[in-house]
Amino acid sequence: MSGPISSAEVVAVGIGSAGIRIVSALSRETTLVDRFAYVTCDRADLESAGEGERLVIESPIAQKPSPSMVRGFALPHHEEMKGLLQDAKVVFVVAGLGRATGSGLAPVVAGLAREAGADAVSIAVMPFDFEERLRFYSGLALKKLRAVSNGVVVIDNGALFNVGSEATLKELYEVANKEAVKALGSLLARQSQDSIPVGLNKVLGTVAAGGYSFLTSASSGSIDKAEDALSRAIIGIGKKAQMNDASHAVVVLTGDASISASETATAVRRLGSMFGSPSLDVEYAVSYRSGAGSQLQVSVLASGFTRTKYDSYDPIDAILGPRGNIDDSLDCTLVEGLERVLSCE
Ligand SMILES: Nc1nc2c(ncn2[C@@H]2O[C@H](COP(=O)(O)OP(=O)(O)O)[C@@H](O)[C@H]2O)c(=O)[nH]1
Ligand SMILES: [Mg+2]
Repeated sequence: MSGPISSAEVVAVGIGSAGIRIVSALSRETTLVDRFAYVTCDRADLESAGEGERLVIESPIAQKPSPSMVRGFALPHHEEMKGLLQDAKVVFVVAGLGRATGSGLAPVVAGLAREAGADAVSIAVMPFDFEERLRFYSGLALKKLRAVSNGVVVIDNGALFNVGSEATLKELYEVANKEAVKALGSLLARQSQDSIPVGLNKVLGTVAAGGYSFLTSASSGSIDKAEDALSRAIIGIGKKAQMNDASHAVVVLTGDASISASETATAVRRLGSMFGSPSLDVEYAVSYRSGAGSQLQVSVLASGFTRTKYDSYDPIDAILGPRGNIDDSLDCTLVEGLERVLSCE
């Protein structure tokens, strides 16, 4: 990772349905992101897309493609993808994993960003627990992303499933996206008169510290706001990883001007013990937002998780070990009869 980024071109690329919805919502916030782009195989994903460049990779078959088939369809589009990343110093690649588009293309875009000399931070939305069918590809894609990115931030949809089982999938997505964008927005906030932002270098330093990172958030209006919100933000991490693997964390507190210095200090001091990781390296930022009422919102980006529940999503890997992976490289499947059309360079 390079030194301080001054006039950085920060680009966020949304890939597939989830990635495009999240990046579109992010494009409506004021953040450090300079440019936005959207890549998908499904034109319908672009209907609600925010400002930014768009790239549609048409599927030449009627059948549902696999992630490696999508990589095959995308081969003739690598130059266009590079164009979306032009002059970028930092690229955030956002995708939901488990289906074809995000799983197939997020590692490709992150890899192209690295090749072009940018830092690539991948933000992976992992499937809901009820989406068992999606586990295998999401596990594979997560590993591929880790191999090609400077850092991978995991947002787990499973953490939201207690939202109310009556909710429709669309409602669940809306809640999930709102949470994700709140957390990403506070992490990537611009300097303003009423905030002490985290800064891009701290974010990059945290996600590149090793292992996976988790991005979570919670809010509280109780007397013990900071402690309450913090413990609720990180409790879900324990179900996905070994809490005490945490090595670095960034905490962002958002609320009205009544956030006190002591509240902040308490939160930061308690975080190491909450993770059971006394040497946890914690950075924090505060963002004052009028109209926040008495609610304190806490976003936590914690990194260093080398073992996660996603390791077991790929059963072949679990049996053969990392070297036995059947789909370890960024292979592309070329559909029969299309080889001539999809010429590989
Ligand atoms: N948080 C969130 N997850 C989503 C959204 N849309 C789809 N997902 C999840 O993302 C994963 C991949 O789905 P999708 O984005 O449709 O796949 P793709 O379009 O082929 O990349 C699945 O686990 C979906 O449940 C969304 O808007 N928000
Ligand atoms: Mg989709």
